[in-house]
Amino acid sequence: MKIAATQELPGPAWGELPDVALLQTWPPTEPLPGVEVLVAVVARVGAEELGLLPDLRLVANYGVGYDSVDVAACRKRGIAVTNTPGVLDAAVADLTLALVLACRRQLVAADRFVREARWRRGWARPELLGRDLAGSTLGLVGMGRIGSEVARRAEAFGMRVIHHRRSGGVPLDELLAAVDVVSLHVPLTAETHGLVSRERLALLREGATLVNTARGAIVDEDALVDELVSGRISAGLDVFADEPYVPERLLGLPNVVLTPHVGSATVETRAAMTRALVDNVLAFLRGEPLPNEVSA
Ligand code: 8YV
Repeated sequence: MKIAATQELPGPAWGELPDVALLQTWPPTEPLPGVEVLVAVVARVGAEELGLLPDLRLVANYGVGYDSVDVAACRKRGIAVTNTPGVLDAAVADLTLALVLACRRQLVAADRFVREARWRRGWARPELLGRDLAGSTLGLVGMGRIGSEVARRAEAFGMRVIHHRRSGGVPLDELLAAVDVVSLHVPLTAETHGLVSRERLALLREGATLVNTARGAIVDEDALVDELVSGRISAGLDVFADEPYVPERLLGLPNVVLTPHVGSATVETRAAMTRALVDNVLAFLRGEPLPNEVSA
């Protein structure tokens, strides 16, 4: 059975896969007959790509979010899809809190202030004044594994946590109007695409902060950029609608903290994700049930 990967993965589990062909380009420049397992790392796998892999039977996605894989198209061709849930919740929650703190305490601006030798008096100037986390309200959109981990951390900082989810909680519009910080923790699906629309962004209070460690396209990105350029709100963004493209207008703004999709990027978590992916591939090779098969 032939395994191909868009990239080598970190961690010891990777060595347990037999004979992996590393693809030089994605999508491949010509059809790859004989490839039955594809290890997909930040790779779009749609009907067109599937056409280049006529013998494919498994797409093993490196990550919990599998919006880049057309699961319905895979299913039509009898191709299974797996992901890596449960092992990156803490890492993503940590980054979320890092972005909350960075935005609310002006961490990046303060760092720049020191590096640019602008610290001339005993203590920082008014523009570096932040806002307390303690006593402020955090609204979580999505309360699954990652959202729950964020809630635990935020409560430890003294934040009041409210949440919205498909099956209940506070209605989304009400939540947006009530929070100091809103953080997104839903998968990107047809239902959540553009969920935080221009109209909904306008519900955020002056001085509120939006944090996104989920997927860029959950928010109307143009509308978000407009809000940020106006200076009405701030944001901590780890994800963007069309990565690695980051809207130019964000780059010079003091009220935005930007990171390059590093929510799961720790040594331990990436190794655990590799372990989970390899376990799925090995189960497939043995003809056993797949531990993390996803459905459309
Ligand atoms: C990246 C993620 O996809 O798991 C997810 O859904 O967004 C991240 O973990 C992963 O890091 C791909 O390299």
